[in-house]
Amino acid sequence: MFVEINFDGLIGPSHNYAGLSLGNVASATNAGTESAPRAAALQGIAKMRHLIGLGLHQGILLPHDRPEVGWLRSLGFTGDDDALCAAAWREDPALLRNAMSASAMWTANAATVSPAPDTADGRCHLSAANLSTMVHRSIEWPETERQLRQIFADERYFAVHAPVPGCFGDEGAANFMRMAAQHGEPGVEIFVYGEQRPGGFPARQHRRASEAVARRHGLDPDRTYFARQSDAAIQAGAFHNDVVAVANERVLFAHAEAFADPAALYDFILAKLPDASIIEVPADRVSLADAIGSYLFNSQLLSLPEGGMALIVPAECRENKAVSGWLDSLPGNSSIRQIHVLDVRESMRNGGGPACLRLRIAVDKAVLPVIDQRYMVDERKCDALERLVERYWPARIKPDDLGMAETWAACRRARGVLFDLLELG
Ligand code: SUG
Repeated sequence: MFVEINFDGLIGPSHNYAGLSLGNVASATNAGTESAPRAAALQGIAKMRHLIGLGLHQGILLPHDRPEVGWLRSLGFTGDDDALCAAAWREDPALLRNAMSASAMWTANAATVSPAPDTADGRCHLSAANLSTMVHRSIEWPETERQLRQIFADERYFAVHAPVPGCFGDEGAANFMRMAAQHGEPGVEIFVYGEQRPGGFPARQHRRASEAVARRHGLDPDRTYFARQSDAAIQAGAFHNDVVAVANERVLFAHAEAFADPAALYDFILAKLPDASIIEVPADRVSLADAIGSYLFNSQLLSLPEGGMALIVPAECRENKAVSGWLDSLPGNSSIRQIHVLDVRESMRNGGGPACLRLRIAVDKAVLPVIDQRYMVDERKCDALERLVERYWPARIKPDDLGMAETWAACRRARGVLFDLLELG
């Protein structure tokens, strides 16, 4: 019996709006405004708690050490940690802003995951993503890979890979969808890549990176598909496929303008999975702008233990008339039985909805005990995390706070007590 674990990124104490992501409308719109790291992390924990309440398995990935002094040091800044951060802030503040990003919270970008039934050696394969298109994200992978190796250390069941070379941008599971009759059945794996248009927003996923991941994971080429994201979606601000499409087991839920050639993709899916259900939302019901403004497709589509699926949508979906109307018109007999509305506004303001905040791992229930339990979360751990966040996470971060020694100290202290709580040393 297979289950899916959602590993959410615990939102880090340095969460801020530095406007670092070109092509991400929310990041650009909110650049320079004040953030609320404590509220952000509490919203994230409330989402985890909600899923646990639905009877689902929940894990976490942990915030990275910020400011990232090792990276600043490699750029030639010297002295003790505070001295080199101060020098970076003075000489090139953009570098320090990048070194302060809490972007590791969006764990859909941490890795691509092929569950055991899809791979040649019958192990679950994970490839850490290089995130090489954006500076602040390109510094995440060493710590991400370290955490993944710790969590999935048992090589009888898991194979953790280093990222593919950074010359080919890879953004992990945000540009990847797996469909199967059930999590434990052999599935089809769909990689979505972008093509760069001169002067346009960056296409962050390179086809060659996806092909490399598929090869390394030992996927059956006959059940693997590389779909091009539509240029219209990228230029409208869908910097990752998971902003315009989401899949779970036999259901694909996508905007009509998500893919360059949707018909070819749907034909492939239906040829391999005749029972697949494709819920395509037409542009005249929900425009790309409404989809991207509300993050309808950045919902978590989850199989419930009692059968049927739930769609976990961000609160913004209920504030958009077209999107809310579409949700209300979903027929009662559709695969999506329940809609849950959650508030992750602090993350949303940086372009990260419910689906961005989690990495999905489907595993056999029997394999659950070999996963490092320090990274698994239940109600009690949610209580403890909440108490810690309330005490140690900064209430607010203004743009200039990023250059202050007090902010750096607060971030280090918060992460330190978190690692103590989880007994991670
Ligand atoms: O990579 N935002 C993230 C949002 C990632 C969302 N993830 C998925 N769609 N899976 C990004 O653009 C903003 C940081 C800033 O502007 O300070 C940021 O990195």
